[in-house]
Amino acid sequence: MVFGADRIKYPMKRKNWQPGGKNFHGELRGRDEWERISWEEAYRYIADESIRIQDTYGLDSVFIPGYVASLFGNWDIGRLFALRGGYLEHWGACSSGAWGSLAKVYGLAEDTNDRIDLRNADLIVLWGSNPAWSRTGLPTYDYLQCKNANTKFIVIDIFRHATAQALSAEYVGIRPGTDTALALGMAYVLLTEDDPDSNPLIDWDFLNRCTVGFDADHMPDDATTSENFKDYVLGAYDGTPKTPEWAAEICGVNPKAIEELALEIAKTEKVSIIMSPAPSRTTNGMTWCQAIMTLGAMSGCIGKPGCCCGSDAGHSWLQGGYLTLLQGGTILGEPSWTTSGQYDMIWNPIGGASIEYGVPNGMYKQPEEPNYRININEVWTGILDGEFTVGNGEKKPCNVQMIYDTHENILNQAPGTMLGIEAYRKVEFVVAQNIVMTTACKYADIVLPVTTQWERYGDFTAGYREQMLWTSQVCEPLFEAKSDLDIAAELAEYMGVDPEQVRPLDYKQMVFNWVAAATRTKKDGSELENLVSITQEDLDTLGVKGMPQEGAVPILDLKRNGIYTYERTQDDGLDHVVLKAFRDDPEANPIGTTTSGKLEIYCQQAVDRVKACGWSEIPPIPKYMPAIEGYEETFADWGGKEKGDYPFQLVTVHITRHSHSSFANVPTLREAIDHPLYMNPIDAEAKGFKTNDTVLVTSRWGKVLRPVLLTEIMMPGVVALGQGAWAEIDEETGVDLAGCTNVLCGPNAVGCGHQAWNSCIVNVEKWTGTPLAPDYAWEPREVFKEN
Ligand SMILES: Nc1nc2c(c(=O)[nH]1)N[C@H]1C(S)=C(S)[C@@H](COP(=O)(O)OP(=O)(O)OC[C@H]3O[C@@H](n4cnc5c(=O)[nH]c(N)nc54)[C@H](O)[C@@H]3O)O[C@H]1N2
Ligand SMILES: Nc1nc2c(c(=O)[nH]1)N[C@H]1C(S)=C(S)[C@@H](COP(=O)(O)OP(=O)(O)OC[C@H]3O[C@@H](n4cnc5c(=O)[nH]c(N)nc54)[C@H](O)[C@@H]3O)O[C@H]1N2
Ligand SMILES: [Mo]
Repeated sequence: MVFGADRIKYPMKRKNWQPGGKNFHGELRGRDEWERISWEEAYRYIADESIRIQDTYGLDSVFIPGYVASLFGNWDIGRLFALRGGYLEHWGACSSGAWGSLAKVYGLAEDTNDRIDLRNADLIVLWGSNPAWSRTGLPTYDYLQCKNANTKFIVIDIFRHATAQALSAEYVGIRPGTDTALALGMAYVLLTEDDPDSNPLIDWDFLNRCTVGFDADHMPDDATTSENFKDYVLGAYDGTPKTPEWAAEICGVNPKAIEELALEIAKTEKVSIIMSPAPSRTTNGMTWCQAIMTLGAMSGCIGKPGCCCGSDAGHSWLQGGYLTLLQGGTILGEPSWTTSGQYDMIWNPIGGASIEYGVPNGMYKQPEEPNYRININEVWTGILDGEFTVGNGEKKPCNVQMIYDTHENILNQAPGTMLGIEAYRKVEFVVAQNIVMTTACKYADIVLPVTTQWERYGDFTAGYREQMLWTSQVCEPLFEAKSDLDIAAELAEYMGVDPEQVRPLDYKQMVFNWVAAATRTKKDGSELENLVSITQEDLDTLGVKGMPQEGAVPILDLKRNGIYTYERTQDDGLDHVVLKAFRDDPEANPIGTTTSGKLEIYCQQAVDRVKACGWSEIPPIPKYMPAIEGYEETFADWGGKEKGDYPFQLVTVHITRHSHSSFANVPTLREAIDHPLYMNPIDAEAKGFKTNDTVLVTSRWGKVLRPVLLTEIMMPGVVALGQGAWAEIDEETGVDLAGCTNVLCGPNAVGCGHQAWNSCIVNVEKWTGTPLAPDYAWEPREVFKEN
């Protein structure tokens, strides 16, 4: 990726675009030719156009997406536009699904027990979690240590994945978006078979002391209905007991297996139920975190050594470590999203600050008056239809005429890529800056080359909850590439903004500040201490401003080694057990984020939150709600079990070939790791497919081609595709050749605006046109060839 021929080498302009407005040949975006321009021309175009557009259409006519990689949307380009008065941002959880907005309201943090503690577990249930593919090394390694310590593993997933195979886990295949039905079927088993004397299955002590809403005797003060969980499961309200048979029809797990699973979890002493947020990245994911919390509470899986129940979110263990922009932080302290040592934040006057989780771009929180942002699911339709939702029954006009994509690849990674392309073609001006020619760059008018982190002074990041990484520059900037920070500061001059305010510090000083501010837990667990020690001589050697300080590691040692790993031992006493203090004494340690201070199996706050967003409503207790584009919708006739136009459910997984769309251009990776449509042979035989046949996958939102891979590890009726491939749309047919999942996934807005990547229904047919050539042999997306 760094040294590939397809690096963006110079600022480039689309040939038929010209400044001055009125959609200059917008229809040619993605198919026009490119011409090289100078940095000065590029800056002049961008400055003149953004000033013209904001003066004509308003400040919110400039849309700067703020996805994960640009958590600090008020950095570089975002900061520049914030200083000029503001711009439109988007919000809506992309990674955490419904967990991000609702788990805390029910009473769970996105957190699991410490990795060393998990070795105490007798049973670990990985419920929608495949760390071998989508967590950096350690979780799989740690689970293998648990395995060595005789922990049994059960995997509940839509496929028997690499982690399940590595751990020889027992496997339960499930349909996407139906996990709540399975949990309810299990709860029914426990409720009907439990006998406190002869067959104790339910942790009544915990339920009574620590939760509200489980039964009629423990309702919260703010309940507006008399519905409780127990009576719902037993069928008191709808005449349908949530029996294993009822659940089986929905989730696809057979009734006997549901009963056995429930009993095994309830009877085993130390059980941890761990998931990723993937099952809640569904259009009905809103009550999922509440359903699993309830099952965990019933089974005694919360707040004890070896016991936890919840989502790792990729944040607790990794502490956001897969994001290079989350610098600073602390080792073994509370998981933290905040930076330390960075210069002052400047909030976007339009988007405002979202303080929850310290995440400034509002991924997890609804924007609050007087601020507004556009929900990610409505970005493309907002631009196309001219309005977007800002609350229950409230709309705002959408004026976007300029898109500035930086640090991400929104057109590829947000749902509804085909609508996105239409939206890109509708506006007056599109800029993108990146290392390589991503989808967002391909459809732009001006493209700017940025440096990789290897061409800058360095980067500092939490690589794991127990590690800090300090990368160093390995080469000078290639061709005419510049850092985002330098681009923003230089562009500021053309836009009448003070560059000093845009770039108060240079990279070196900033990285130093992060390193200096990093902390670790003292070995005795008592408090935090500085990670690095610094002397005056170190400051002189590094050429930075700062103060000498005491710390655990000499700063130059850390710089030389590039990594610091906190040494752990089995009995170091630093184990983190989620909700332990709360379980031990809920009155003294109430949960700060719930209304009652307890775990809320009846939760009015969640009902209100979801309703306030304006897309859907949820019940106060975790009822099963069919998903939009879920299993039920694969049928034309549910009763007669007759399949409809889109008979398969599609799951879009995080794969080892790339990190989202980063590295998706690298031929070596394409060759090493294939990118097929995974399908069970039962489904494939009915269609007459053989492995490697090119198939056409069609959803309500678009069409992609992929070679099919027949594999028994897949749940029948479910197909899977790795997310992140760069859309390669054939202009004649409108079909994507690359298998970009967002050509298929639609922007179905629900809940608190999370992205429901795993609710998508599709049809799969044999492709009768030219079969796909292997994508590692495709021409690189090179826009400037030196003669
Ligand atoms: N190699 C690689 N690693 C990555 C990334 C990457 O792009 N590539 N991206 C990183 C980022 S930003 C994130 S957010 C994380 C995401 O990582 P995760 O949140 O872990 O998401 P996935 O890996 O997509 O899915 C995890 C598991 O959930 C299963 N699953 C999906 N839907 C359902 C469902 O409805 N029910 C059940 N029971 N299971 C389901 C999938 O089959 C898969 O086995 O990965 C991070 N790690
Ligand atoms: N269908 C489907 N879609 C998904 C998901 C899914 O599971 N299914 N997962 C979602 C999730 S969890 C996430 S987190 C998002 C991620 O989506 P994005 O945040 O868009 O992440 P990437 O695709 O990795 O794009 C990051 C881009 O930043 C560029 N880049 C790297 N360093 C720099 C730099 O210093 N400066 C600049 N200007 N650019 C740089 C990279 O080249 C790359 O193009 O995707 C989401 N999309
Ligand atoms: Mo993510």
